[in-house]
Amino acid sequence: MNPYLVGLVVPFICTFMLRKSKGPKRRGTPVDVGGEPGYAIRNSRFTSPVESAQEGVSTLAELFEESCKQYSDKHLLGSRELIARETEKTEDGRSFEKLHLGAYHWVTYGEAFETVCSFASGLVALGHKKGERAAIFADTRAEWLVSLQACFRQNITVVTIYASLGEEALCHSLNETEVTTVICGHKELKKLVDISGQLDTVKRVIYIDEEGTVSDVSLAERNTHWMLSSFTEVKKIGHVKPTDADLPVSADIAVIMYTSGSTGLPKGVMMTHGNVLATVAAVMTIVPGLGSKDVYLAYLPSAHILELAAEAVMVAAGSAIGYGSPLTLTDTSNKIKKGTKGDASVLGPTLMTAVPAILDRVRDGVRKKVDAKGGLSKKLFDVAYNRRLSAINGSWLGAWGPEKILWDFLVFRKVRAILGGQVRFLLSGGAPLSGDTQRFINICLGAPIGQGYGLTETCAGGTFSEHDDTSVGRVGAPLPCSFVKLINWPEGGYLNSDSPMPRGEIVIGGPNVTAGYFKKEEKTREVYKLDERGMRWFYTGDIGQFHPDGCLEIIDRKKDIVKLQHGEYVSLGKVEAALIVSPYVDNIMLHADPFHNFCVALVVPSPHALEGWAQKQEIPYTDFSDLCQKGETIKELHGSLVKAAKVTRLEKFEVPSKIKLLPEPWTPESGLVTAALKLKREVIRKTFAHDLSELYA
Ligand SMILES: *[C@@H]1O[C@H](CO)[C@@H](O)[C@H](O)[C@H]1NC(C)=O
Ligand SMILES: *[C@@H]1O[C@H](CO)[C@@H](O)[C@H](O)[C@H]1NC(C)=O
Ligand SMILES: *[C@@H]1O[C@H](CO)[C@@H](O)[C@H](O)[C@H]1NC(C)=O
Ligand SMILES: CC(=O)N[C@H]1CO[C@H](CO)[C@@H](O)[C@@H]1O
Repeated sequence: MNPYLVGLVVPFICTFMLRKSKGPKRRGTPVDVGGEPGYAIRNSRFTSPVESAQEGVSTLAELFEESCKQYSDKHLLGSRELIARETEKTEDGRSFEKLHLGAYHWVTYGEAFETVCSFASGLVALGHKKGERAAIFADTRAEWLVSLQACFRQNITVVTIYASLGEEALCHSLNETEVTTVICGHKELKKLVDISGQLDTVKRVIYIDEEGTVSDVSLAERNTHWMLSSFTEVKKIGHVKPTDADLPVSADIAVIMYTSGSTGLPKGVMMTHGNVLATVAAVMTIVPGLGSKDVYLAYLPSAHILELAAEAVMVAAGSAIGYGSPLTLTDTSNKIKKGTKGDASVLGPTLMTAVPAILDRVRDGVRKKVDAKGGLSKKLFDVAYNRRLSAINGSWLGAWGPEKILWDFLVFRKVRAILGGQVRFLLSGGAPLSGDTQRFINICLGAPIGQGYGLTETCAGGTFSEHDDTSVGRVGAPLPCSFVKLINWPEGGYLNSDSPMPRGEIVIGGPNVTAGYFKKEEKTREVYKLDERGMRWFYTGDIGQFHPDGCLEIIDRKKDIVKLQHGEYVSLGKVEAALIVSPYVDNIMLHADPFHNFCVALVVPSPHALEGWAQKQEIPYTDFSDLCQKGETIKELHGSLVKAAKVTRLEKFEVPSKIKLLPEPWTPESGLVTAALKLKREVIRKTFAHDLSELYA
């Protein structure tokens, strides 16, 4: 079939099914609130903040119990059977572990509730006392949710720790919260043994039993004084010795969540049951038609508020949760044995959460495949893509109705199959999603992406783009549990009176705003404020603007704006984004301070581009590090920065006067950038303090 012919004929049919396009829908409405004056917006559909997902439910423990009663024979927890663990060798002799995984095995709500009760009783039987805290330190899996709910039933505050956190941060979080019981996976058990000498308060460790645990457990037995029990043992002990529940109330702290900040040691954010419930209730209003038919694929770290809240939402709705991992997600994922199926294909989820990095990978994968095929199938893809794009743009020439079904069948069905073919809603958060990826995924999956903006400190509450909002680059209107306010920041040049849109620092208020940082009252007072009407507000330090329909766009970050000696303000992020366009630059950090009237920059050059230039110019050098030191190299690179600055019309004082070239790339492993590749300014500044002072000399 000629794709062009289809493209020409079908629109005529579709013209008859035209939907009249309405003006932009109002999603956020200005509202009068207390606290510092500013421009405040609430969700248009709700006049007062929502607080709970179900009537009469005020804690996560009650929510779980209610759901387990209501959906008792529905599936709740699904885990894949491990058929075999194999090692594959690549051509250059490196070996990789590959997993052969089978079908999902399910546990119903009713069964899960019994397990939770047994485990909770087991904790008490092992000697965990009232008022002591427990930590969960494991990958995302069914046992995580069971442990969490078991702790809640005994009013035990759970400390969550990123499984990828470094040793120092791990020690710090366990020390600071005086954790006595740690529940961990077997990989994590090894890490704990390594630092056991520094953990004074830990008394018992419960490891999730799986294949390969034996050697790690005997290692722990030899090297520590901990009481070691397996997850199964604790369940058994509790089953024969049941204890009454000791349920918390709404204002009790449910979770202390340690987040890896870009500076210093991680801070523990204290979340009450009420906080998390408010977010859960709000997100439930945003996913259309959520219910017990839905299947959710859980694979992001449970220690991340986005995942924790999403799983709580699924429990509230009676949906099934199937567990997977980022390395086994699709048929072509790294750890999946060739010829076997990834988590998404086997599960066929209807709902997923994702972070932008994963969606970018899906997009690149699809693009590569389409380009590699070339010929007619690439043409077909392009035609289909553009027709869907104009439909989304609201043009009557777009692919609506029957034409949409046709393109779905011819082209997008295959793309959809990557994530199992059933996904109807994707929730993205954690970092801003690029407009390009958002459009691509939107079109290829035919499923809306809800993009959220929120922080651990606001319990992931903040804003959320609604499913029928097809714009990109914005983060939506406030969640029904939040008020979002922009306050003037005259020093940075962002005001409510700005035209065409009000701008300012983003401040989030509502029942979702957390209780503060654990044992850091000063820091808490700095960024959390209670207003005269009793509402808590969190000062995000992000700069935003409100579109006329009440949707928020993030435009800058306050902390990254520095005042120079003569009073000019430099927005580090903005300037870096402008300069990184230079083909020579792989990474760049601008530095400015109030003691000088000019900026300097640390630049990681692109070896490929720079060596290419050096060869053309016939510049002799021994290695890349040597090339980076040469005067002419620095001059060439600086010239390219000035050029890039001209294109985006940077001010003269914003362009670095001097630069230092650093030959080593900045990676998450080196600790200089976060896992999301954001600069850790303080760490970089400390690491290269000597180079910076030389630049100012
Ligand atoms: C729950 O535990 C906390 C901390 O130990 C305690 O302050 C609170 O009173 C407990 N709540 C109930 C309802 O017993
Ligand atoms: C944790 O506490 C122990 C003993 O109080 C101490 O030796 C250790 O250095 C502490 N570790 C951290 C990271 O604070
Ligand atoms: C859709 O709209 C965007 C912005 O409004 C525009 O840049 C793009 O070219 C449009 N695409 C099509 C296919 O009409
Ligand atoms: C737990 C918590 O912070 N609750 C507060 C939520 O917000 C309302 C006002 O909207 C307060 O009254 C609660 O105390």
